[in-house]
Amino acid sequence: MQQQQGPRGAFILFEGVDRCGKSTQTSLLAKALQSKGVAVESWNFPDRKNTVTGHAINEYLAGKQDHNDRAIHLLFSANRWEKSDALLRALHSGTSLVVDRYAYSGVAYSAAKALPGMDAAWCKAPDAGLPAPDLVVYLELDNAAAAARAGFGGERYEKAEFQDRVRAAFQQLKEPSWLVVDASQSVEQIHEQILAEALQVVRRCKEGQPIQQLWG
Ligand code: 2DT
Ligand code: MG
Repeated sequence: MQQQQGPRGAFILFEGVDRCGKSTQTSLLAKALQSKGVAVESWNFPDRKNTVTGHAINEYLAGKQDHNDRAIHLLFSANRWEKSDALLRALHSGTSLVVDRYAYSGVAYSAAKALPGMDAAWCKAPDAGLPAPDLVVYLELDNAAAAARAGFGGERYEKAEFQDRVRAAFQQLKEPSWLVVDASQSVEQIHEQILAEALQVVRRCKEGQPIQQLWG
C-alpha cells in the first residue's frame, strides 16, 4: 500500500506555546518552499474539520464542552491517527507537509495539567508509531517575551500561568535534533533560519531518507 513511486516529501513540524509565531512562520515557510518549486501543503493539528474527533475537540477548546482529561488526550491522539494514512500518502506522493502542532503539543499540553497518573510517559503512549516529523522547529519564547505579546484569545489553554507550564513541559520533550529558534527575533530573521534548514531536510528526504515513527 505504501510503495514509493518517486522522491518523497518532507514532514516539517512547528511546535511551541501559543503566540510564539507558529502560524506566521508555517505560512511563510510553505510559500517560500512553493516559490522554490517544492510541492507543499500546510496542515495543522488538531484538525477540527475533516475528522470524526475534530468537532468534539473544537467544542472542548472553545469551552463549550468538558471532558475527562484522559479522554480528551486520547481524542487529540486519535485526531492524528485519523489523518495518518493521508499524511503518509502525501509524503509518498512527493508532497512536503508544513505542519502546525502534532504529538509534542499533545504531550506538552496534557502533561502541563500535572494530573496524577498522566505523566509524560502516559501521554506519549497513544502516539507511539505515528509517522515522525523529519524536522521539528521549536519556536522558543520565554515567559517574559510571551507576556509582552498581545493578549490571548478565549480558548481553554490560553492563560499565562498554564502556558508557562506548557513551556516547561516542552523543555522536557526537547530532542537534540530539534531546530530551536529564538522566537523573539524579527519575523524575517526567524524565517531565514528555518528556510535554510528546511531546504536541506527536503533534499535529504528527496534522496530517500526513510520516514521514522514516533517515538523513535
Ligand atoms: P491552536 O489551534 O490555536 O493551535 O490550538 N493541543 C493541541 C492539545 O492540547 N493537544 C494536542 O494534541 C494538540 C495538537 C494546543 C490548539 C490547542 O490545542 C492544544 C492548543
Ligand atoms: Mg491557540
